[in-house]
Amino acid sequence: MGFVVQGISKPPLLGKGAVSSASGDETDAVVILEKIPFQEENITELLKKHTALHLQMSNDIYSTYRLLLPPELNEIKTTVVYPATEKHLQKYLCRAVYLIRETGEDYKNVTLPFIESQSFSIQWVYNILEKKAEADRIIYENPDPINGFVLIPDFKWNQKQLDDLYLIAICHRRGIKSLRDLTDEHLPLLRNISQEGGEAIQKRFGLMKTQLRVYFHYQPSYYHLHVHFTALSYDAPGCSVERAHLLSDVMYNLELDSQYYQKCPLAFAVRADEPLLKEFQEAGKA
Ligand code: DD3
Repeated sequence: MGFVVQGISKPPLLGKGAVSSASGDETDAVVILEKIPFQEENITELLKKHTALHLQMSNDIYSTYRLLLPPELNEIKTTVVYPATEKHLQKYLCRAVYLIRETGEDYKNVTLPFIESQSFSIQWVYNILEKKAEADRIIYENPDPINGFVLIPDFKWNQKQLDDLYLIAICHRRGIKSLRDLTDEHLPLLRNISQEGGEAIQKRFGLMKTQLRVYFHYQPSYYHLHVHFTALSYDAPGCSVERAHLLSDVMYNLELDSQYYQKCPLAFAVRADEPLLKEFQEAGKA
């Protein structure tokens, strides 16, 4: 959780450990407060040493409480950015998100022209496909230019533990922007990603296909078709219902109807500061 503290002339935290800054004038700060994870060895202490316990509700075998802890067990991790730059402020000010329901027509009239007007660079994707970057990190490759792909750890994952396993399969074929472009013509590619990607992860990391969440994002963060592989036990960012589309469901829908993803409405969330929201508002669709 982040807060913006605006127009202050002193660091936002006073007392011991207060951060000092070079600039003297009134500036803004960002203060990020996070509850730190429980440590298992502290749990019994926590339940014994509470300063107050208020029953909130009780129903059958279930009850909820407000458990108040002594200060030493109630630590809050606090990160301060002071003085904060405009970029820091934007990131923490625009927290409002809105859900857009994009029909097939909306995609053609609003989203596609917007995507085409932007010059999102996906050079990093081409660098991976052409072995100009991260070549030593590739886990598996099917080199077929139409139905092949590269499987590589997403850089959000440090590969040190399987708990937050995160890989991406990037297809070799260029010009497939997202889920919206898929037809039954792409089924052989999707089947390869599903089968060979799953096998490669089992072989290298020991996780079975049934322990993986394999999905597309819509909207994706880059418009070159790719598939996310994350550990099922990991609540990965972007795996929520308004963004993730399981590869197995996508393949089935394409088998039912080749034009499924050109027709179906797709919902996605946009932050208040995202230009795509403005496009939808101007088209009277949000
Ligand atoms: C990206 C989505 C993209 C900023 C940030 C992330 N995995 C990547 C470059 C190389 C990579 C990724 C774009 C960009 Cl923080 C702008 O992600 C990447 N390499 N997700 C890997 N392996």
